[in-house]
Amino acid sequence: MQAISEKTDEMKAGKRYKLIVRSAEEAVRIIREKLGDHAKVLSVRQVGGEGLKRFISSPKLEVIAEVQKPETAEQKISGEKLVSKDSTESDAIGNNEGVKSPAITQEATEANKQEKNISNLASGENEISSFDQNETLSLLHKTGFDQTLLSDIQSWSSWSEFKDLPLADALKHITVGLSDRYRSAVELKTQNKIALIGSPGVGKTTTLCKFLAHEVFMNKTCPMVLKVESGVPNPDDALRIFCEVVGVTLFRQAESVPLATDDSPLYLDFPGLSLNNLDDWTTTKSTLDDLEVETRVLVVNGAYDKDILYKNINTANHLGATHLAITHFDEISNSTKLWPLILRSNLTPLCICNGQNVTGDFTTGVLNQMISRTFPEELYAKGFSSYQNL
Ligand SMILES: Nc1nc2c(ncn2[C@@H]2O[C@H](COP(=O)(O)OP(=O)(O)OP(=O)(O)O)[C@@H](O)[C@H]2O)c(=O)[nH]1
Ligand SMILES: [Mg+2]
Repeated sequence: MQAISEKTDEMKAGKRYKLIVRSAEEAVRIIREKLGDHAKVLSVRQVGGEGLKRFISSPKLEVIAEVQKPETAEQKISGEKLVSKDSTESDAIGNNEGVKSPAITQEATEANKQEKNISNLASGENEISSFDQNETLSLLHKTGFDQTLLSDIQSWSSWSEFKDLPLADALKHITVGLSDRYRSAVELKTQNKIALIGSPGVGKTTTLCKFLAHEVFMNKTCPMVLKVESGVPNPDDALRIFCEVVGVTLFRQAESVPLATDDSPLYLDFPGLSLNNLDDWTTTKSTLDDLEVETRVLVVNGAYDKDILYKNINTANHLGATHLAITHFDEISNSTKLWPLILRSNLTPLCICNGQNVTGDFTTGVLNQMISRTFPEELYAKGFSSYQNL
């Protein structure tokens, strides 16, 4: 890694460069001038600050870019478009592809249908008598695996086939079962008007800023932002300054917003909606309907208690939520409590946020993230090294 000092004609495909810049425009200009049109931005990180608010005092970005061969550049950029989950996820769990069978997939689809039919979500605990009767369950239980998920796994029709297998094989079946159930859900594509909604303080505005950075740097689009008040005050200092830094226009009046397109999507920032005040959710639904916003992303703090998360999803169903964004993933010890929530809700998982860094700590590869945080690391590593020896 090095600062850019060479001329474009000396640049070699595959070489990576680090830049420290003050704005998105500066980054784009320097990359074009020094690395040429085929450079790809690998990561963008906010330097010297932690939260959205601290971004105000330190508007610097560290950009890592790679010079690419002309033919791969186009593919890679289009492959990273928002919600094109396939490439990321299939890469990430490629090791499991060999064990995926049509039978398992079909079973997953059916199980998933049943799970989706549960209209009113409940965390579903207390369904299991004892995990001690089975070695795998007992071990997973001891390492902090979510109880609802353990109960769900026991209800899979394939459970009897793998319950007494050695640990590595049982983990493999659980991984495949979860992945297939995840993949069999109907995936709603995002439209070009995207609203982020949810309870106060869950990370809506931070997530919106992460999407803006992703749009500008990865998708190379020109997003716009509409800040909605809807009767509840929605302070915007940090959002306003972030928009200025990444060169995005922030609107406060819906009438002033130009037509949203795929190249210029509109992100809508809403004030927090309290679960104790359902009127706010109803008002927000009317606002979303009036503005013809189809993509309604429920943002939840993944570190919250399960019952609150289920309550959030149930409430958001009433305002027509379509997608799910999970924040504070960095603060949970494993992802297991989120599996039943993701598999049982009707919402398409859109992204996972892993920290306060508004220009990083974000991924649309939800399945990959969920799988990689499902089993304790040593158990997971042990399981997978033994599959490779099979
Ligand atoms: N650790 C961690 N902190 C986060 C994450 N996402 C957001 N935060 C922090 O959570 C706090 C609240 O974030 P905001 O984006 O302002 O939340 P909000 O939902 O827009 O809040 P309101 O508009 O007041 O309802 C900030 O301090 C963020 O830095 C995350 O994924 N992990
Ligand atoms: Mg906010």
